[in-house]
Amino acid sequence: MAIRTRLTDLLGVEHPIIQGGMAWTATAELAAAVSNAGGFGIIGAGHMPTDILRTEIRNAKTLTDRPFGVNLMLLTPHIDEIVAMVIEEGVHAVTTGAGNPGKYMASLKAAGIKVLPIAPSVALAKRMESIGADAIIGEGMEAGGHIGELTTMVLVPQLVDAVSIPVVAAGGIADGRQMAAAFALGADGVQVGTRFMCADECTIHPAVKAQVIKARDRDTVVTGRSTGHPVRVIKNRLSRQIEALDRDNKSGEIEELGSGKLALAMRQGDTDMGSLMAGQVAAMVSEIQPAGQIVAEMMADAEEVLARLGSLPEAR
Ligand code: TUI
Repeated sequence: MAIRTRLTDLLGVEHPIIQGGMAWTATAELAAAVSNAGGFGIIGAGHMPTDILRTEIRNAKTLTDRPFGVNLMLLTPHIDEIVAMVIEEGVHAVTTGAGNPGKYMASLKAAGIKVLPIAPSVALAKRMESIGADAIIGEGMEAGGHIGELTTMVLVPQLVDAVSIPVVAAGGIADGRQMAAAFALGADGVQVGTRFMCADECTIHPAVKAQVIKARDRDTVVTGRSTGHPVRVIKNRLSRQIEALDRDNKSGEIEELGSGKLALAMRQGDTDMGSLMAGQVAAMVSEIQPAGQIVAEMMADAEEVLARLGSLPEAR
């Protein structure tokens, strides 16, 4: 059985699972593996230089014939150039994070690229719908990395009530039960980040995968609230140093200390002083598996739960 929703129709995929476009983490290999498994893979642009991202996109095209996308991290200073390049290369869809993508909506849409903004609030979601967004990704503060204030459980049903376009639930989703719960909230699909960090095809340093697997229920913390850009990470020496600066509202020093630390963790494997961005569901990730197995297991488990509860989304 398959779960067909407005999201699978929109993206042209088999399964309503989007892989989160995590900076320094979601490379062409991971995105292609997820797309090849019938989900929707995403390359995370983060602060990547434009030419390197272009190479990643081209690389992904050699690894899969299926649709995939790019996450545009809107805080990056060269974002205008990134958007122009993504339009030139052509991808099926972009997701956007850490800001308002309004400025780029018309040109992306004119190029035939679907736009799925990540919205941490109802107000932003409505604004995005009014300017032509194809779907909204509602990301709760259970998620890893840069987060909003609301939980997925509270944000998603409000988004479903507020907009007519499909809503994708993100933050706190790593298994089939959580996926079924997202459908119960009215979502048309889910975005999964942290669990895909532990995919075989994810090229982050093995030491970071080990930290995700080791993490228990209360092992993540939100740091950097004083900077206006709160970030959820697995606790380590760096997070404790940032917490101390947060208490003193030393936001400038936090920005300085945090600079380059995501790459330090993900690429170089420094789990002590690197930024271990990961969601609360790190506690539920217990093994390294092929991306295809993650997709298949989530789908089978979600279908089982939904069948038990008596409501598959296609029957709505
Ligand atoms: O973007 C993410 N997660 C990220 S981005 C990232 S790189 C980074 N590193 C350090 C500091 C900041 C970024 C790591 N993780 N998730 C999607 C997301 N978007 N979460 C929250 C938002 C968001 C916040 C405000 C989206 C829109 C927004 O709009 C504000 C406005 O202008 O209305």
